[in-house]
Amino acid sequence: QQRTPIIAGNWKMNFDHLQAIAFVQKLAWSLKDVRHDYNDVEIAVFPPFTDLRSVQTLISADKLSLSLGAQDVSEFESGAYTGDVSAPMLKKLESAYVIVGHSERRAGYSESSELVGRKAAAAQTVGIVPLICVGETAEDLEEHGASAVPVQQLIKALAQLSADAEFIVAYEPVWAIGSGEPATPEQAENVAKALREVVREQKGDDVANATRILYGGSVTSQNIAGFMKQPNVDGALVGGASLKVDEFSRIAQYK
Ligand code: G2H
Repeated sequence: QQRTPIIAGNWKMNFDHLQAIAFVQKLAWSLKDVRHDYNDVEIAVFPPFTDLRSVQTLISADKLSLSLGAQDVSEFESGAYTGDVSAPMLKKLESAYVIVGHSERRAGYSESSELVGRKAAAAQTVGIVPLICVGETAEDLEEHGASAVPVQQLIKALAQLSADAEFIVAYEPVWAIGSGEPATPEQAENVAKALREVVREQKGDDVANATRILYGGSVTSQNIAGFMKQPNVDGALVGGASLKVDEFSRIAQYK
């Protein structure tokens, strides 16, 4: 099974729309030669909502081979939900992807796996591919081992998805996020493998073999190659290192 690797930059709450334009222009320039040799790697950016329109316009005007995604979405289509953004709104901005269930939202906004699943389902309804994040805290790791919590999170989230539409899974151990202490490639592979089995049990062989599973948590140009060599790791969700053009570009050239 051939799965297109994806290197995804999660900007979190960084860059206003003017900074976003400058960044994407520099990134496109830096990736120009990369794209030539590495056109089998998908590169995606996940800016804050306020930047999406500017980045979308730039991507389409300059025909950049960059994919666009948002960092969150409402489970609802429209209505009295102050501060929220719906999946149809993101679709209009040509967002191909949306992150759901990032640990910063699970922890800071008490998002449950069921809610994460409903958000993923809302995205799929309009043809946006949800990138479902799962991961264990340091305490979970100590108490239950690495895969128990992410497996349970994924089971609950996938139960909310009806159709066989595409989704991506990102394994992000909470203890590795922004800590400078990534998981080892072997740890990432073990959990990714367990997560693929969850997909297999719930969605069957074809979906399991086609679903991309990413690793995230302190990914840099120094450690990316080790993760990408793992048979069940199909890409990376990059936070801090995606905010530096040269570093993100080096990560995209991991081979
Ligand atoms: C995890 C990751 C990106 P960082 O949140 O999703 O961030 O690479 O900064 O650890």
